[in-house]
Amino acid sequence: MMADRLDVVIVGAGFSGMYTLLKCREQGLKVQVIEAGSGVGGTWYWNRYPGARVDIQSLEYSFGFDEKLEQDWRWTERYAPQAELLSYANHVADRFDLKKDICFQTKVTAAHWDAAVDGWNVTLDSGAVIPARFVVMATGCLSVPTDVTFPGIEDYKGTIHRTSRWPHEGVDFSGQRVGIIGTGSSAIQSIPIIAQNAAHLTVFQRTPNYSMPAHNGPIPDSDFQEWLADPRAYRARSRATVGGFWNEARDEAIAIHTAPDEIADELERRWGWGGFRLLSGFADQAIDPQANKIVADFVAAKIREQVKDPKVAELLTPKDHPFGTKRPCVDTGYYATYNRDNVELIDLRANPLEAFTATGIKTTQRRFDFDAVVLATGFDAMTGAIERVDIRGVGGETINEHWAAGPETYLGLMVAGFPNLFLITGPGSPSVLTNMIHSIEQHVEYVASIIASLNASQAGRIEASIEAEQAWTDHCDQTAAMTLLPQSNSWYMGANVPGKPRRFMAYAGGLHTYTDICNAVRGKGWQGFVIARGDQVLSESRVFDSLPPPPENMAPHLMEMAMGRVMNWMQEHGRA
Ligand code: NA7
Repeated sequence: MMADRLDVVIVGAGFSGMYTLLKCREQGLKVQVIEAGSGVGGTWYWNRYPGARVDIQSLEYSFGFDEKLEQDWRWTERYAPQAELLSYANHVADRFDLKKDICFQTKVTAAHWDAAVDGWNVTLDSGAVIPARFVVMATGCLSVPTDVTFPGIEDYKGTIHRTSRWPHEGVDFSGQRVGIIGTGSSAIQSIPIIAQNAAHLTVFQRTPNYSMPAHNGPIPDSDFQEWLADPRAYRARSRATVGGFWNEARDEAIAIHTAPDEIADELERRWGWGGFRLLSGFADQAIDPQANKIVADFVAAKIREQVKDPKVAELLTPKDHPFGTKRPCVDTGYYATYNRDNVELIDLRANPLEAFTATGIKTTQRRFDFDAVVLATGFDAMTGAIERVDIRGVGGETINEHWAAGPETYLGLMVAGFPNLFLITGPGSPSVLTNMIHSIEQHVEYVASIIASLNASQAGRIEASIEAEQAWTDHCDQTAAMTLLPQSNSWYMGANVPGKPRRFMAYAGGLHTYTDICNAVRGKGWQGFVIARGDQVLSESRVFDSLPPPPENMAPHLMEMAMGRVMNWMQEHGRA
């Protein structure tokens, strides 16, 4: 069944899909959002596990595009819990009357490019096909759980819950013996709450993660007053940072040149403030392994301080990756939870999980009986939701074929050979390294400006050139190579999904730099893009050369270290 032609189909009704809908409406476009869930909110719709909350302060992790919306909403905590974030998503949807253009409980299964009409045919799981000029993949970076399974799992008679698909009615574990597999952010947030609720909790850990205390609570009055005095300045300050949130980065402070007492004071201050501030105390900690170790050792000491049993503290201390190179976690009482009598930590490296049984889990050394098991085993990040749609571009090439060696995009926004298909916070954009809401606003406003510009010139399509895509992908790879980020087996690298190509998937140059680059690309008449209508090319600028200048104020020894790694990368990839 073929529906009427639309201007835009948006896939996903999380924050990015909702804002894209709003921006498209402003231009009078005919637009429809397709959403698999029965409500808006994306991440905050699905991830309802106990303890789920945002890791960026809510004053910053919220839309800034509408001052009235901003002024009318009051966050109750520094780091809003999932339920409040979902209420906020619904508040935004209702305020702008978005739901009438969202088709819920429906999945997009395919999108095929039709060169004859400069548009896409979008197929839904109902079998309906919607022709549309543009498709916007607002599908989120962490929306598809990995396919992790375990031998014998089908024989298990107890209940299995995934943190990423938590029952809407909640789960009562009282009186139950519960096992949880995984110690990523979802587990680290949920373990303290499940431990309080269950009779007994067994945590199966394969790899420990670094976690920093949230020190959550009411928003400090000083913060709120600062925000209230000038919300525009508050937002502008966040957007002008690497991560899209204010983190007191000290670009001139070099840990290896700082006295130990001074380092300890600075790290203690940041630990006391809470959240991600520990990531940006020293300019060298993300580049120089020696500096990174200073911060890692500080966190290890904090773990030992919080966990009474030294053997358990040792097991909880990461040893296989530099601090900050796997997504660090922000917790409320995680480490202290291991002091409870009803909590046990099992090290899967020493005691591997063999199989599920009818009554629980069997490792090489022990058998465990559980009433319920929680899988907090992660996501097929960044590419999973895009690759699960059968997307075919020019000449029928699939996006999976195009990304066989890892995702390649131009600015994280478009893929060569896939005209009029936009990715919001796609691979190659700063996305998961940033405050997602500020990244989303930047991307959506940028995509809206592309569409407006095409319409103004009566163009039919825009496509990233393969040259620009290659140049941008190289720039992303090289930027990551400057840092320690590619040195861990993280989901940033695709390392958590067997067979997934290894590539650092986010742009590590910072949201501020990325925004400047996007603006330069636009200023040069959409550099790196081919704009056309039918057979007629209207403008063509295949080369991308809007690279950022070398970082200012970077200590010479760090620049040398970073550039040495880039040279190695270039030699390994035949680009030298
Ligand atoms: P993560 O951070 O990917 O964590 C998944 C966890 O599950 C991690 O500890 C994994 O250990 C563990 N895991 C995965 N597969 C297995 C198997 N087969 N056996 C044992 N343990 C396993 O996902 P989260 O949902 O916690 O967080 C995702 C992001 O959401 C987070 O980073 C924030 O951005 C928000 P591993 O490390 O692979 O050894």
